[in-house]
Amino acid sequence: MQFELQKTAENSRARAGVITTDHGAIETPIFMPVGTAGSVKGIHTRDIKDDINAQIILGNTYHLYLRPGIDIIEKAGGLHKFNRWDRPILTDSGGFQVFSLGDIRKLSDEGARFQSHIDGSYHLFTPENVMDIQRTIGADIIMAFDECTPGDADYEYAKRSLELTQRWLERCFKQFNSTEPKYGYSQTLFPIVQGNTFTDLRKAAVANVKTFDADGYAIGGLSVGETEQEMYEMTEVCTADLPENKPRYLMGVGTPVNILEGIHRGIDMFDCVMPTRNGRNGMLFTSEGIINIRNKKWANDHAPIDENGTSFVDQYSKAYLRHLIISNEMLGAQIASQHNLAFYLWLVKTARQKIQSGDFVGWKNEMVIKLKERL
Ligand code: PRF
Repeated sequence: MQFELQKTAENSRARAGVITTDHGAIETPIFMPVGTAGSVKGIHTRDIKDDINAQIILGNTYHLYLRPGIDIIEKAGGLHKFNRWDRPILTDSGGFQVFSLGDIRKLSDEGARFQSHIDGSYHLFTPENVMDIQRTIGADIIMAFDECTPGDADYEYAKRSLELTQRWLERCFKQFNSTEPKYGYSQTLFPIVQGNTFTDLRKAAVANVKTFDADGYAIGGLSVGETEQEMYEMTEVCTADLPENKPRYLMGVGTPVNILEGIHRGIDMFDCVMPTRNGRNGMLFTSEGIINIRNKKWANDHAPIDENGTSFVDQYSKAYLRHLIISNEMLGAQIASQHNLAFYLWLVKTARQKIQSGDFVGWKNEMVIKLKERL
C-alpha cells in the first residue's frame, strides 16, 4: 500500500491524498461505509460503487468469524469474492466489538475471552489469531487488536489498558510479519493509538506506534462517551505527532460535523454506522441540515428528499419516504441509508476539492453551521 500526500490546506491540517492498494485507489479524505457482516446493510455493492461512489468498505472480524465462520469465507476465496465487492476492504479487529459485549467478555494478557452474542458459545481472540482471521477474510487493511476504554475511564485504567494494547501490538506485528497474504494481493496492518482523553498517554501511544513502520495509523478510543471538545483535542494531540506522509484513520467517527472537524485536524479516513443506522430510523443528513422524516410536517411534502443530492434515491419525495419508514417498509430503510451514504461521500469529496482549491476552512465553517440545522 502506498500513500501520496498531494496537498495540505492553509490555516488547517486538512490534507488531500491518494492511497493505492491492489484493489484500486482511495482518494482521501474518505468515508468508509460499514459492512459489519459483509454487507452494507440494505445496499447492493453495485449501488455502493456506482451510485454512492464509495472507494473502500469495512468488515468486522468479530461478526464474520462468528457467522458465517472463517472457513466459509476462505472457501469462497475471501470476502471480496463472497460479497462481490472488488474495491478495497478494511476489517476492524474485533477489539472494539468484543469490548462492547460488557459482562460476557474477560481480558487478560493472552487476549479476550468472550461469549458469542448469537448462541452464547465461548471464544478466545488473541493478537495472533485475530491477525490470521483478518488475513483469511482477505482485508486489504488489517487493524491491530486493541482495547478501547470507555470515555469515562480513569487515568490508572487508561494507562494499564494502553500498556496492554502496546504489548498486543508487538504480537500483532510479529504474527502479521511472519505470515503471508492468502489470495495473491498485498495486505497491510494499521496500529491503533489508544490513551483515552489523557494527553500524556496519547503522546506516549503515538510515539509507540511510530516505532512500527506501518503504512497508516489509526486513532481509537474516541467517540465513546467523552465530550466532543475532548475528542477534538485528543485528535489534535495525535495528528500533531503522527507521520505526515502516512494516512490517519479516526475510528468510528461520526456525524457530518465531526468528520469536517476531523479533516480540519488532519484525519484522512473515517467510518461510522451513523448514516445507515440513523437512516433506518428516519434521520436524513443533507447539506441544508438534518431531517427527521417521521415528522408529520413531511406527510404531504412531495418535493425530492434532497434537491442537491447525488444519489438517484434523492428523487423520491419526502412524503413517499415518510410513508415507507412509518409503515416499516424495507425500501424505506434502503432509500434512507443510500441517501445518507451518498451524502457522506459527497461531503468528503467536496472537502477534498476545497482542500485542493485552497478554500477548505471557509467552506468548512459555513457547512458546520448548516449541518447542525434541524429542518
Ligand atoms: N478500536 C477498534 N475499533 C474501533 C474503535 C477502537 O477504539 C472505535 C472507537 N471509536 C471504533 N471502532 N479496534
